[in-house]
Amino acid sequence: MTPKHGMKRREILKGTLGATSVIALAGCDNLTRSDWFAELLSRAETLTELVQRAVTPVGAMAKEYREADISAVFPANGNIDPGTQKYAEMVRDEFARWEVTVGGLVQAPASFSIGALKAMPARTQITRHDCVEGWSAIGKWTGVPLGDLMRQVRPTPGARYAVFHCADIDEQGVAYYESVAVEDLYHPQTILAYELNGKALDVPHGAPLRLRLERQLGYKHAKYVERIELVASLDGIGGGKGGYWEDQGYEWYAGI
Ligand SMILES: Nc1nc2c(c(=O)[nH]1)N[C@H]1C(S)=C(S)[C@@H](COP(=O)(O)O)O[C@H]1N2
Ligand SMILES: [Mo]
Repeated sequence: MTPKHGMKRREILKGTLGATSVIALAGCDNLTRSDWFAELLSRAETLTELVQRAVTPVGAMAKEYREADISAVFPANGNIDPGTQKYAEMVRDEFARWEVTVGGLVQAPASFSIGALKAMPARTQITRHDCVEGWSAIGKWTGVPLGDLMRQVRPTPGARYAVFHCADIDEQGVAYYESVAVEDLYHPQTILAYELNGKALDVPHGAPLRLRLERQLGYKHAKYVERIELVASLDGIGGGKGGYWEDQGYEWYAGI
């Protein structure tokens, strides 16, 4: 895979929407009066994020589909098996010993087994996945709302991003990771999914746990999640751009 949609902040600044538009936006009374927009202005990382969040309110839901709309085949993309010995052992005992560890800037760090996650209230949603490589598929996902996990671990006020560390590594030994803004974790459709189309998640689709972040592009939906780290900055993580593909030029805020 080669980056196709990578667009750096500088390129966007030079692009369709000049810096003056942002100033005009920031100066608009209606918008600055609302709290979320003020918050957004202080937090937006890129112009894309700023503009997309401005046109789509923070809590807006991604479209949900009917059972009849579910794609006959949901392609698997990117890494389709972490391939490590440790992971192979986890597959052999059906992920009975898999745990997702939640730490970093949280008041109550914790680890959750698959069983513990399945015992929590679940959410099921039928949504469309869009990959920048040019395909889409509709699938039914079941999992635990990340907001519920966050209410248990309680991020500290300084926590701004959640980094999802995955079990797969590429040929160079670089581990896949992704990150999202803490506020997006509380969106009702942001879930840690353990089922696809009513069946336990299989290895190609990210068993036993993968992120669903329905209002962003496919590469944000980290598969094989084994650790979630709350951080104040993405600087010291991987290449510093917030994700495996972002480090190769993709946009961090992949809103759709
Ligand atoms: N850990 C991990 N997560 C990943 C990837 C990957 O290679 N490794 N690929 C991403 C990309 S580009 C897409 S489109 C989706 C594909 O998910 P799927 O295999 O369930 O279709 O997973 C995303 N999450
Ligand atoms: Mo993708």
